Amino acid sequence: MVKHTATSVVTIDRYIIEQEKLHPEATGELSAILYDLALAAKMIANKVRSAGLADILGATDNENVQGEIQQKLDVLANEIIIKALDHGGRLCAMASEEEPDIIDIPERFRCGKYCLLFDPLDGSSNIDVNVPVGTIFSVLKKVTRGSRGEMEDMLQPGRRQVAAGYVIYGSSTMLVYTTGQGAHGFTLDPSLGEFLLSHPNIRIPDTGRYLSVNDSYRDLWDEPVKGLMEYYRGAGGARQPMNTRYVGSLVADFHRNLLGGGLFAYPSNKNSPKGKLRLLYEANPLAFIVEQAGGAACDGSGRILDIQPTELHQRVPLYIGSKSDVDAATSMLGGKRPPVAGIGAVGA
Ligand code: AHM
Ligand code: MG
Repeated sequence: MVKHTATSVVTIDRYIIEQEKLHPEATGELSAILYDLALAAKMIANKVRSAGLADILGATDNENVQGEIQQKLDVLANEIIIKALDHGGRLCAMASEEEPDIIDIPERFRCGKYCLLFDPLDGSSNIDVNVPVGTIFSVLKKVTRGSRGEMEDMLQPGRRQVAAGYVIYGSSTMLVYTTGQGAHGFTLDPSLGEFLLSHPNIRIPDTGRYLSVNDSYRDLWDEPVKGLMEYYRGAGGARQPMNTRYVGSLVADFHRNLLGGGLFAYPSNKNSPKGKLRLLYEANPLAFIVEQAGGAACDGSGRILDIQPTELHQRVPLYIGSKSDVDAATSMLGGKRPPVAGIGAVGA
């Protein structure tokens, strides 16, 4: 791995090139996809920044495939990513949380060997109140033989991802990505219009102080989930209690825990037996990143990245973050006793 400190000025383009050079067999196609995504992120950041001024806040009249009302910025962000990526000749297909089917590459453009799956604007129900939102993406290599991407190309286990990342549109805009050689964060310098390396080789603490979960579903959780949440809160003195922090915007909750340690949980409940979050657009890419940072992600019974997807918009229960805290979920939801000596710190 090329070593950089946060004090040397390294643009995301330079970083991507340096990472590519570590792979003599690389053709530059994956790097080109990452450049295009960084450009799309800047364009979306621009829209998010001026959202209150430009009459693009609020809902449209449409529902997406999940039956949710689409926000205007959801639609814009979706369009921006498709238009930034459809003509480069590196993708054979795309899939978006906002679109019911695979997005074909238009006939007039060449097809490449990669598939892009993305959630264009996660947490968009928070947009109108100025809460951070994000974009999440996952890149897979095509496995079928024809030139166009097919469902089989999309439905690959997350461990086959070749790249994944997210962008958080917060008090600053940050892009975090991995190609399997660590997770690296870049902050957008608005005066330069460039993403600059600010968080090289992110490492998540092994156990964390924050628990991010929507407690209002408590009565709908199964008993083992209730027991697990009690454990995280320090019941019986099994560990120091975690503090609750829940933004309700996955990227924001995940990002805080990635940098500071903690666990995000969206368990299944009686009304949503598979939870809410989507395997392909949310769980898989964030699981790839967190593992690269030394953390873990499970669905309560096994590793997220080992799940064989069966449908494009599949939902999955998600426990993601600091490794020991995720391991506690796997063990307790698998019917085992809670770990005895957890050392989660009580945060300020
Ligand atoms: P979205 O992709 O439609 O924006 O929904 C996903 C969001 C996540 O960002 C967040 O973690 C979750 O929904 C919050 O759901 P809830 O309000 O049920 O806690
Ligand atoms: Mg989402």
